[in-house]
Amino acid sequence: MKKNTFHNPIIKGGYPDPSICRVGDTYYMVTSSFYYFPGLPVFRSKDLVHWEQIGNAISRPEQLDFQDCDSSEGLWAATIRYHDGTFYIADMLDVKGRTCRYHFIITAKDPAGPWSDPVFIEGAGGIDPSLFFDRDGRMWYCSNLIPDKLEYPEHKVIYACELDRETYQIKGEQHIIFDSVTDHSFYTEAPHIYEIGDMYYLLTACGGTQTNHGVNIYRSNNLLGPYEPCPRNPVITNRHVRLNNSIGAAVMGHGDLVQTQKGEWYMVLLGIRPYQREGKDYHEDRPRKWIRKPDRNRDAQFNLGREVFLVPIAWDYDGWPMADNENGMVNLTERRPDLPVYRPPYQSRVDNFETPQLDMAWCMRRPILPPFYSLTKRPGYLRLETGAIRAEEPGGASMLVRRQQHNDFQAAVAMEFEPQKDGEEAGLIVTQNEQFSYLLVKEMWQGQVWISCCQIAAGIRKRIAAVPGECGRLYLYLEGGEGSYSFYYGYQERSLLPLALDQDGSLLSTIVADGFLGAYLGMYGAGQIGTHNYADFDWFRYEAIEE
Ligand code: 6LW
Repeated sequence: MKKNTFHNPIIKGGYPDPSICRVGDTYYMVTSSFYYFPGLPVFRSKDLVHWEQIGNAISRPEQLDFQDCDSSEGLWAATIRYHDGTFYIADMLDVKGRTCRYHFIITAKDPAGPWSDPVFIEGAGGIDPSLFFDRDGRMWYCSNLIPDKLEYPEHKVIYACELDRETYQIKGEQHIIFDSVTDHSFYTEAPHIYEIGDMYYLLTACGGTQTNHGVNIYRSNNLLGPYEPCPRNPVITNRHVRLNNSIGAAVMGHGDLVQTQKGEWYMVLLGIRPYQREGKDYHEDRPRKWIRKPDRNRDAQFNLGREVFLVPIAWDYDGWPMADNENGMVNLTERRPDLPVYRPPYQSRVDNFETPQLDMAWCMRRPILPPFYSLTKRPGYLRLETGAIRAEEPGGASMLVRRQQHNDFQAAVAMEFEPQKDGEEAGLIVTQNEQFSYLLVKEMWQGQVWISCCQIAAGIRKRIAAVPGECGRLYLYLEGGEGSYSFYYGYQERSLLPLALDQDGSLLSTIVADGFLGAYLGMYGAGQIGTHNYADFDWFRYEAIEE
């Protein structure tokens, strides 16, 4: 029997800034990916609750130049829209310490791909761009800017401009359609315009994406404003409860609205599932670039990044939206849309590396050429060349990682790797970026082979535990618990020998690592310049541990 509720998040792990569109009875969503490649994962659903990834909109290294991207730069908050037989994604690539932003549009006939090469939009600025097609088929581009004259530090304006339908270049004026001094909102970002009934609605994120995030709404008779704020803004947020609350879900912002084919309204938005733990400040002796550490949240961390939540929306008598539930917040259990249940194809917990193409969930840090992995050199195995770049070094280490999607999980890998020279290592990695990781590797160190667990905190590597290693196939296990990671190894599949237990998990919390990412985990290998070695992985397993 069909239940009338579902569980949030609908997409688990670091997939923030969701944008959604509907075509007939099918829903498509895109989320941010920062410097991880392939980028802009695209998902499909028929019931808004069960989603399957069908592609990555940025999947060819030539599509974009990621070389100047730091880890939380790269691809932020895209918008996906469908118009007249074509899918459009508008986004920008953020590089060079957030000082350069390249706005672009990509298109596809099939959202699974291939997506076109980007068309860069001359003169477009700001972040979180969006598209709107009006009734006359005109195409509007909308984004937010920091105004020349700041009335207060978090002051922002939203602009809209028409784009040429052929060239996607700005046609005519850039209109400031909303200025956040109107309601003194903070960090008014992520604009989405909708025409609903005889009004235009402007949905924005507010408060900044960390702890004070929310969704504001405004409306106008004219596309170009002036927009009147909803008196209940923010209409959706969980920001008034501490991060670590009994609802189990916090923050909530950066929304996009969709109406089902049956007429119901839903909003997708980002939210977090924190756990209680005081995070260590690993940056103590280093200046932090982006400081966000509100006291009320000191004891809460989140390693899963910002995840995708879904909430039913009702429109009140005054024509403003609200969460259609009892407490007006976004909860772990919400009312299911009245749509036939959709079961995406079964996703195995194990990747046996038996297909000629890598599963689309695997990512690397920025596109790396030439390829450092192969699924064909030894059929049935993933072969990873041990490149010269180590996990804490910039420039793209040999690794294939996927998002950590549960606080409690177990990951395991079967690896064949014989290090030949000092500095060669391969195994499992759980990481945010070059600055924050744990490694469980087989390595050569001082002429001997070891199984080692290393911590990388604020870029500094420490060997936490090491035991002499043996030749032959090795099994490596990583167990995640709320706020901790435990590392085991074994020479037989079912024997788990403890190496380093209950290591500080807050190391890989978004708050401690201080960026926009959640944790990623997978396979990794490194060597020395001039040495050529490789590790073969027979399988990788990831599974949630149920309570
Ligand atoms: C996103 C923006 C934001 O583009 O975080 O603080 C950015 N706000 O809306 C990255 O997810």
